[in-house]
Amino acid sequence: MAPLSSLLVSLLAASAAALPQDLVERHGPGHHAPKCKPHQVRHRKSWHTLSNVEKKAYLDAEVCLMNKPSTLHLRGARTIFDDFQSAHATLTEIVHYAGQFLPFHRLFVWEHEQALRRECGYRGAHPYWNETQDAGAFTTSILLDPVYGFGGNGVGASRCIADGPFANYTNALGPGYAINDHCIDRTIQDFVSWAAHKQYADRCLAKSTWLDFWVCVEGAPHTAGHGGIGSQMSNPVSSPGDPIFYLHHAYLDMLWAKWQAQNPSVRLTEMGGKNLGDLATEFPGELFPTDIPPPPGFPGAPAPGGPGAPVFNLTRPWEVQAPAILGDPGNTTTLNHVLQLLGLGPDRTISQVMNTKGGYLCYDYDQ
Ligand SMILES: *[C@@H]1O[C@H](CO)[C@@H](O)[C@H](O)[C@H]1NC(C)=O
Ligand SMILES: *[C@@H]1O[C@H](CO)[C@@H](O)[C@H](O)[C@H]1NC(C)=O
Ligand SMILES: *[C@@H]1O[C@H](CO)[C@@H](O)[C@H](O)[C@H]1NC(C)=O
Ligand SMILES: *[C@@H]1O[C@H](CO)[C@@H](O)[C@H](O)[C@H]1NC(C)=O
Ligand SMILES: [Cu+2]
Repeated sequence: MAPLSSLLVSLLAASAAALPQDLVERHGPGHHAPKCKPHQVRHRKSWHTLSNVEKKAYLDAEVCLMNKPSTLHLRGARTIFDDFQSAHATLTEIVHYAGQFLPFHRLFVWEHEQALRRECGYRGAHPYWNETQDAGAFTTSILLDPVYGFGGNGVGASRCIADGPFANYTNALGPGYAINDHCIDRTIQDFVSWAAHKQYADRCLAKSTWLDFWVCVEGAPHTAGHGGIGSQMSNPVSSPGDPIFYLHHAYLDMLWAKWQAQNPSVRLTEMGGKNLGDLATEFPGELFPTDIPPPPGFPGAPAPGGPGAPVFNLTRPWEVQAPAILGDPGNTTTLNHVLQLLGLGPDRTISQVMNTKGGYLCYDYDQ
C-alpha cells in the first residue's frame, strides 16, 4: 500500500508544473538530502539571550574553524574560516543586488553552522544578532564583549581589534579581492547603525511582495549591520573576514523567515528579482534610508564620497573567474536557480532553501 500511494504521489507531482519544488527535490542536485523531522529542528536564538556557556561554545567553535587548515584551498585561503570568506569573494557579483541575495546568504550561514558542528563539535544552533536592540549604539553592544563576545572596536590607525577571541587572527584576504595578510579591523559608526532601528525592519516586514521585501531588506537592515561595524565588515567582497558577518546575515535571514511566516502559502514559493547581480549599479532600492529621519544627535548618513563614506575597490582581478548563473538562464531569478557554494557544501536550488525546515534546511527562529 505504501509503495503504491507514494508512487501515485510522485506521478502526480511529476505531472504538475505547479510543483517545481518537488521536481527539483527529486531531480536536482540535492535529491539525497535528508528530510527535516520535527524533533531535529534547531532553534536559532538572539545572541543577547544566550547564556555565557552558549556564547563561549559558539566563539570557541569559530576559533576552531580559524585554526583548521583549509580543505577546499580556495583562492588565498589558509583555514576553513578563510574558505568561507574566499567563496563569498568569488561569488560576490552574483549574490548581491540580485534575487538570490537572501537565498544565497541563507544557505551560506547554514553551511557555516554545519561546519561549526562537523569540524569543531559545536552542538548549538546558529545564533543571530537582534540588531534592532543595538540600533544607533553598536559601540556599546554586548556583542562586542571581550570575553563572551566578538571583541571590541578597532583601535589606532590600523583599526585592528585589540581584544576578544579573534584579536590575533590574521585574515588572508581583503580588503576586497586582495590576497593580503591583515588583522580583523573595525570602525564602528553609530550613526550608520541607526538604520538597524526597528522602524526600518518593521517597514520591510510590512511589504506585501517578495520584490519589495527583498529590496527593502538589502537596503537599510543590511547596510546598517555592515556599515555600522565598518572596515572589513563594510566591504561587500571580503566582509566574512569578520565573524560578526555570520550573526548579521542570520539576523537578515530571521527577518525573511518571519516575513514568510506571515503568509506561508504564498511566501514559501515567492521568488523573483534581477538574476544578474552587478554590485553597486542598478540596485532597485535605496541603500540607506532617507524617509525616516534619525533622532536628534545623529548626523545621518555620510554623503556619498564625503567624509566617513567607505571607499572600495570592487574591480574583480583577472585571476578570479566571473561566476556563472546556473539553473535559470533568463533575466529573472526563479526557484530553479542554483546556489553555488564552491564546495562549502552541496550546491542547492533556491527552492530547496525557501523553507527553513522544509527538508534540506532544519531550523527556526525565536521570533
Ligand atoms: C529584539 O529586539 C527588540 C527591540 O528592538 C525586542 O523588542 C525583541 O524582544 C528582541 N527579540 C528577541 C528575540 O530578543
Ligand atoms: C593575542 O596576543 C596577545 C599578545 O601576544 C596576547 O596577550 C593575547 O592573549 C592573545 N589573544 C588571544 C585571544 O589569543
Ligand atoms: C583595484 O583592484 C584591481 C584588481 O585587483 C587592480 O588591478 C587595481 O589596480 C586596483 N585599483 C586601485 C585603485 O587600487
Ligand atoms: C535580458 O536582459 C538583457 C540586457 O538588459 C536584454 O538584452 C535581454 O533582452 C533580456 N532578455 C529577456 C528574455 O528579457
Ligand atoms: Cu554577502
